[in-house]
Amino acid sequence: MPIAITRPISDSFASCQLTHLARQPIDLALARREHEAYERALEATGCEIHRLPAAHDLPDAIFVEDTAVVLEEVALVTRPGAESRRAEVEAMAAALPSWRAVVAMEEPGTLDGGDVLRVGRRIFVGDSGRTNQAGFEQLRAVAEPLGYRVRRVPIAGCLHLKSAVTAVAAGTLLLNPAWLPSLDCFAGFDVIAVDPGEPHAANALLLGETVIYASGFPRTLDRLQRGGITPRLVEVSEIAKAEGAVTCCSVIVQR
Ligand code: CIR
Repeated sequence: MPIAITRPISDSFASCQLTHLARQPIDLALARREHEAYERALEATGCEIHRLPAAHDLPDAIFVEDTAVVLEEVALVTRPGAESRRAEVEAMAAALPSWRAVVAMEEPGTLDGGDVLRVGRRIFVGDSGRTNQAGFEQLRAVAEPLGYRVRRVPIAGCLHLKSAVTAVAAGTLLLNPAWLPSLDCFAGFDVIAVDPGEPHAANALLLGETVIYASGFPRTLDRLQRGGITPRLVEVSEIAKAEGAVTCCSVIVQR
């Protein structure tokens, strides 16, 4: 049974980092209900939830994905690109040794897990404002000796690589071409493009054969369904106001 590491929504959630979105009021109670339903959806796919302790002074703590990259053999605890988020890694670094040997990213490297898309033995790393070259190289130094191919991918107009592209089935990517200046590195994959009117629709969480997906993207959902993919929908309206989506709220550890 895979572990899904999550973390409760902090009382200070409304003070989250925002890069591409204007700040809007967040209904904290609704956000917490959404997060609970998200955890239930993870459980329904067969995951066991491991909840890190709440960190009410760290507004973005819910977005655990950015604090670790977990491979089959090893886990890299990151150094998040936003300074306000650096202390989030402590709880992740304390939890991961139960399942993996842990390597910690070092200064001057920065990397957000939201920039890391792993598909089999291939790892795509977004060239974003959060992940610098030193961070990319530290991930590469950990993963390439293990047989992974690690490649930097330019992005434009979005926060992380996985805002622009995620896997929705073996060999199939869901992506927003408007946020990916070049699709060359994805040659050989089947591609489903988001509806152009739904730019935030490319983030999906693939667990086994189940896709957890945000409701609110009906036209892209239709494209997925026509491609034979029927996602399990979750409501993340409040979490999206913090520039989060479905992959960001968990770190999956396969056992
Ligand atoms: C941030 O800007 O860091 C948070 N407000 C949102 C992080 C979302 N994380 C992710 O997509 N992996």
